[in-house]
Order: sequence, then C-alpha cells, then structure tokens
Amino acid sequence: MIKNKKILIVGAGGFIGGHLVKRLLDSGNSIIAADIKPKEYWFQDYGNVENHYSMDMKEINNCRKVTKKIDYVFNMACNMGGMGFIENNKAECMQSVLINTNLLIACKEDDIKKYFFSSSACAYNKSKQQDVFVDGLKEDDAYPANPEDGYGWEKLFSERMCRHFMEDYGIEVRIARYHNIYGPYGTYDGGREKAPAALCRKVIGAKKNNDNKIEVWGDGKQTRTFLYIDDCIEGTLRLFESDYSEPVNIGSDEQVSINQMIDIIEDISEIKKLERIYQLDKPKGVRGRSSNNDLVKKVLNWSYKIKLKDGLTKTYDWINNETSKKGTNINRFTKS
Ligand code: GDC
Repeated sequence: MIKNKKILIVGAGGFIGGHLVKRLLDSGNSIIAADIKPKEYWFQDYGNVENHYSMDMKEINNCRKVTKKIDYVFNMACNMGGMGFIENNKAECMQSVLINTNLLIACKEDDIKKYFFSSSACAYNKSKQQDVFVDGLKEDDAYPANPEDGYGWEKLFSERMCRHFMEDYGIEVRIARYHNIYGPYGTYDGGREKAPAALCRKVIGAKKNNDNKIEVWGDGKQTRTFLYIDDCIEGTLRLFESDYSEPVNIGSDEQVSINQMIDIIEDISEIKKLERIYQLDKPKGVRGRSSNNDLVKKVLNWSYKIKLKDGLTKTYDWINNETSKKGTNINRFTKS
C-alpha cells in the first residue's frame, strides 16, 4: 500500500478523484488536490489536504504550480458524464486532451517518476460493441482504432501520449480503462449522470411521488458491466503499484441489460413493477459493452468483489438520502 508519499490528484473534486483522495489520505499520504470546479461543487472535500479549487489544468502554468516536489501524480480529471453528456458535448470532451498533455509536460519538467491516467471503456472499437450480450472487451480490442466519437478518441489519444512519455522520457505510466463506475458521491442528476445513478433516482422519484412509471433511454435491452467505486479504487491502486504499463480494464464482468438493472433497483426499493416508457430518441451509446477481466486477474492477481445488487443498494440508499435532504443542491456534496 502506498504510504508516506506526496501525491497530486487532479480531478479531485470529481467522483472517482474524491474517493481516491480519501483512500490515499487514510493510508497515510500527503495529498495535493486540484480541480476546475469551485469549492462548493467538489463532491468530497477534505480539510487536511492542500486543495486547489477552480484550477483549470488545461493551462500548463497551473499544472506547473502543483507538480513541484511530488512523488506520484494521478490524473482523474476530464470533462465527462454519462451518454447524455458525452454524446452532446464532443468538442468539450476532446479538450481534456490539454489536461493530460500539459500535466505530462509539467511532470517531465519536474522529474515525476510515476503517473496514472484514467482512461475509459469508451476507447474500445465500436464495431465490437454492436450486439447485446457481447463477449467482454479485451485490451487488444481498442485497435484498430474506432472509439466512441469525441470522448473516446480523447481517451485513446491520451493513453498513447502516456505511452510515449514513458518510452521517450522515462516517466512510469499506469493506465486503467474504467467500465462505468458508480456509487455514492457520484452525479445522479443534472445531465451528467450515468445509468446506475439515473435509474436509482428515477425509481426513488416514482416511489416518492406514487408514480407507476419511469422513462428509460433506448429499448432497455442494451447491456453493460458496472463497477462499484470501492472496487475501482482498489483496482486502481493495485494497478498503480504493479509493474504493468499498458492499459488494463478495471471493470466487473457481471453483464446486465438496462432492463435487468432496473429489475434489481425495483427489488431494492421494494416498489411494485413500474411501467417502462422507452425513449428511443435519447442517447444510447453502444449496444453492448462489457469488461473482459483475464488480463487484470493475470497481472494484478485481483478481481472486483462487490456484486451489482450490493453496490446498487448502497448507491440507492445514498441517493435516497440526498434527495430527501431539504434544499439539497444536486452535484454539491461537501464533507470535511
Ligand atoms: O450513460 P451511461 O451509463 O453510459 O448509459 C448506459 C446505457 O443506459 C445507455 O444505453 C443509455 O441509453 C441507457 N440509459 C437508460 N436510461 C438514463 O436515464 C438512462 N440515463 C442514462 N445516463 N442512461 C440511460 C459510459 C460513458 C462514461 C464512461 C463509461 C465507461 O457510457 O458515458 O463516460 O466512460 O461509459 O464504460 P455508457 O455506459 O453508455
């Protein structure tokens, strides 16, 4: 376990970044945290951390301000969201290339030894994701390149940038391809939410309003694998400490359709079956996507632990609690 290190976490105000700050803080490290979001929009905000609020890491001079005398850097920052966001904001998503590029340059200047890049399953070739219940994507399936337009191209390009900084300048890099991470302290409303949180929110809303139906994007038959945040953080840290520098899937292999996930959420909420209004004109993304975990098991000798139903229960309870608070500002969760 990483201990007594000085660690820069960029994107620390976001969902995965916030959980990573907590975990590395709890295990005895000194954390420098930066995010473009102003203080009031950080999902988690810890007092005993050097926090840099409203810091745009697309600017190289901001990167240079925080890479001095740092042992390790985790780049968890990008402008992203679920399908509703990435399908309609491709130019914005692609600009995250500036974060990774400028951060790598600053790391090279400051002789940083090890760098983590948070990539995505959206880097995979779309032609391999055209059917429901497809085989899990293996790391080699990213090439020939045909990723998700906008967001996926940025991730694939930035992965490659990391590889070449390692080859040419000797910065050790570690790259995770995350498969739809979910859990507490994530976005559940406002346009950037992904399916697990969005569907928990919708079922909670139906229950509270005594409604008997929910809206579902697509026909509900599309499939995914979803990974609970605690497993994501564990896999990330194990990958970081490994000696494997190529991209690795960090995901679960518990493949479900969106309809099956709604069944699970309905069970958790103990609501009677809701009528599903399928909205075929909403963003749907690929037809079927799941993670093949052969490589992660081989190189890390590790596998995720938390079953979808257990992770969704914790997520549901958290969203239920947040939405019950009077005056809760969505996307604004501050903890000290
Ligand atoms: O948004 P997402 O979780 O992203 O959507 C999964 C599927 O759930 C889509 O087919 C979507 O149409 C369907 N869906 C049904 N109802 C809803 O209310 C809803 N809200 C949302 N958001 N979806 C609904 C994601 C990217 C991420 C990240 C991961 C990596 O793609 O958006 O940024 O990189 O992939 O795996 P998804 O899984 O397509």
